[in-house]
Amino acid sequence: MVLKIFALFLLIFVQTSFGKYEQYQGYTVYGVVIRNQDDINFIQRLQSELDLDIWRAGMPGARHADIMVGPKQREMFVKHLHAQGMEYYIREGNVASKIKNFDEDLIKWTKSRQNVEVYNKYARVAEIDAYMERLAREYPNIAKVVTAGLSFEGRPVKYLKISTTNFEDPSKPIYFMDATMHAREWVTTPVALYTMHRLVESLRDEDRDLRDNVDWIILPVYNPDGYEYSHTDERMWRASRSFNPEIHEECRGVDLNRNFDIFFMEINASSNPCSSLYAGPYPFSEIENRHARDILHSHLDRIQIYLNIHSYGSYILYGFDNATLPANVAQIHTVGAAMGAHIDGSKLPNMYDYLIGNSRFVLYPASGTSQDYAQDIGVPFSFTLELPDMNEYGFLVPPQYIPQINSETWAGIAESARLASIFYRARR
Ligand code: 0X9
Ligand code: ZN
Repeated sequence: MVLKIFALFLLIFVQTSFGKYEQYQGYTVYGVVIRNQDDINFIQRLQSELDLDIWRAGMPGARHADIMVGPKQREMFVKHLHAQGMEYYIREGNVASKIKNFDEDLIKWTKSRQNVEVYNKYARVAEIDAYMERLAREYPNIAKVVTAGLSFEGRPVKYLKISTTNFEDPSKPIYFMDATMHAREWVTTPVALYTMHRLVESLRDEDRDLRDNVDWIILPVYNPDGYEYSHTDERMWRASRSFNPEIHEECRGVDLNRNFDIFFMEINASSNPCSSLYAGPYPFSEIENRHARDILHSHLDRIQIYLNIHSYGSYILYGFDNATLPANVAQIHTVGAAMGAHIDGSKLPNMYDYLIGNSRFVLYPASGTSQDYAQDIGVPFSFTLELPDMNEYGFLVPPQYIPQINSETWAGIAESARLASIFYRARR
């Protein structure tokens, strides 16, 4: 009997630990050359027809598309590309072994270094929360941790408020940033944590204005359930982890960036609960989005910038997705372009330049995004930031690159905060 139970446990253990990689067996990432708008539209159609996982959309002359294709989709996918006369190549022949190697390298890297700062690695939620608690404890006059509420699975969703005047000075603009709305986009959280580090623990003289004149709200793990799940079970998980058996007996999760109440379900979103682009049953069905909505609305008079951090592709995007532009688009573009230029000025040689512009035209149309929602309710500067993948790693950016991505991105964030402050003063 004991032996039987032991064997059962062993089986479950072997299955889950194998499953982590086995589920990606036969998955390939294709690089596809995008020539024009027709190609973009064609890939969009193919995505919904074959339920493809598009890692990067591509841009004529500037970026190839990266598309993960499963063994069942492959034949049709290639057939369609041939019919369309599109050029493609295999970027990653075996996603399963790529993820396995990434995990193994990560373990080796972690073992070989001690005391890596929380913002220079892929820390788990508990460690991230503990970091924010420590900052608040050690710098009580500047930093406060707030629990927005719980995630679907009951994890506290925490953010840090940074202010030299306890958020009470209405003459200061608020900069609200969030990261890891999409679970697999791990490299985004370090950027949010590094921003805290630079503002609270290691302020440089040249950045004093940013702490004195701006109040900050930094939400480093928007989607803690998805993020933890992407560590433990499914590395390429994107959505939340909500579950409603009345809607679907097995499939979980909603794409949080399709679930806001703006252009809901109009384009590039799915009504299939098993798709990674599932928009959810109705706008704001997801508790994590209701928390972000509450933050936006409770400080709406002062939030000057909202920065929704994703990866990857090196883009700075702004609304709207219905092919209209915000009235202050010239200012928005100015701030976005300055942010991009400052990042480009500090990046490694031979890395892509940032592309800056309206999200629909520069990337692809989407509906129900937080970027459009924030812009629509009146945040003057609402951006999606897509961090770099160092030109080749997709979502699996080796941790060795985190300090570089942190510092170059900080250069852009700092510049955007300065410029937005100028516009904030002009607005009042
Ligand atoms: O598709 C998304 O939600 C974002 N890209 S990602 O690869 N990180 O998933 C882009 C959202 C902003 N784009 C638009 N509003 N169109
Ligand atoms: Zn994303």
